[in-house]
Amino acid sequence: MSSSTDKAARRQKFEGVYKIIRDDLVGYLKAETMPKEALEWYQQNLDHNVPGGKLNRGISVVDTVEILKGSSLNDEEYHKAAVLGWCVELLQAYFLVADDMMDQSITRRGQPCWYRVPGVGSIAINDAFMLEAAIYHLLKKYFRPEPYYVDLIEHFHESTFQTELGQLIDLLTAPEDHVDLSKFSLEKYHLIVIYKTAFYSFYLPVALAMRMAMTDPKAYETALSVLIPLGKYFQVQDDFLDCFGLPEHIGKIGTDILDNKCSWNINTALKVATPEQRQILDDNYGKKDSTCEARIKAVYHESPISLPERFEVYEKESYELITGLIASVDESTGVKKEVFLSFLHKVYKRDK
Ligand code: GPP
Ligand code: MG
Ligand code: MG
Ligand code: MG
Repeated sequence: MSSSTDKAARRQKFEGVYKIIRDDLVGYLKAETMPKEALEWYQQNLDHNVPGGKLNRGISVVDTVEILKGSSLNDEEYHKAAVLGWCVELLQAYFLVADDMMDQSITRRGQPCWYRVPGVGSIAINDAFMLEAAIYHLLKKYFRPEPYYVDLIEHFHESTFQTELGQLIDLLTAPEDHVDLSKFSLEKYHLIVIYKTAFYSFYLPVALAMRMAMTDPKAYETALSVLIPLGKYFQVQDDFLDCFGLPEHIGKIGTDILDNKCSWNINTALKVATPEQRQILDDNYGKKDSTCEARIKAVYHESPISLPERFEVYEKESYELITGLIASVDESTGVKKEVFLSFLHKVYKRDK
């Protein structure tokens, strides 16, 4: 099988488990004698927000369990790994529903953001909570007897809190009513992205898989040392695509310039802008106005800012840094280089 057919087949198999967990969750509401209207609402919440993404985080749990085991998984092992994968996708859905409200985004995965679907509005806040609650319901249903059950719960709780800290500093550095670009820096950026993205998107899927495969405690430190830089690279890509990706391709309309976000783009531009370019950035960044946004984008293309070229260099350097970190991984703890290479290759040079 070619690797792209293989990838599609793995995705399809993983998607098959979604129907099971969705029926588990909706079945729970039914057992609690909730009205039909509530069952239908929850199912729509799940279907709209959980399965339609790239699924890299969820599939990485399955791939990692398989790599650590060193052979293909039996049906029971596959099902457990896939449930954990879907729990990560539920966490992601929970964050995205809430993030889109906070960022006032318009579309996500090529469809309207959930809070913008007619009739949803601020019910989306409760819907986000119900996506999160689903994680712990499923963990209890499928993992309660396992010796590592509490570890799984702790990983979810810790990653959630870390992500919320990251979201807090993301929002605090982007006040709507006060633009002050001198407050931004690549150091602040580093902290924001590690917390808001890297822990839950990269460390969490691998840590969960390691719990299933019973790996040495030292391996978790090793995993962090590779996956945090990988997560940072991933968020830089997200920021770059927010401005330079095509909405029809990335499935969302970028809002970072309008939202006054401390993104990789603006921080990189600020470091090299001429005084004239800096003035344009100061006058137009963070304004809820598409003409101002277009002026910022034009300056991003101008020399010496030239963000597309700078991004290409950053991407190459990140790849070298991360492959270097992977090369020095000590496999004696039971973790394997292949876990990290597999994750890196899912995101390297992504264009959506
Ligand atoms: C990505 O930020 C980070 C998140 C989606 C985490 C949100 C955390 C919460 C606690 C709600 P982003 O706003 O750049 O993502 P996107 O570009 O996908 O909107
Ligand atoms: Mg957002
Ligand atoms: Mg955000
Ligand atoms: Mg973004």
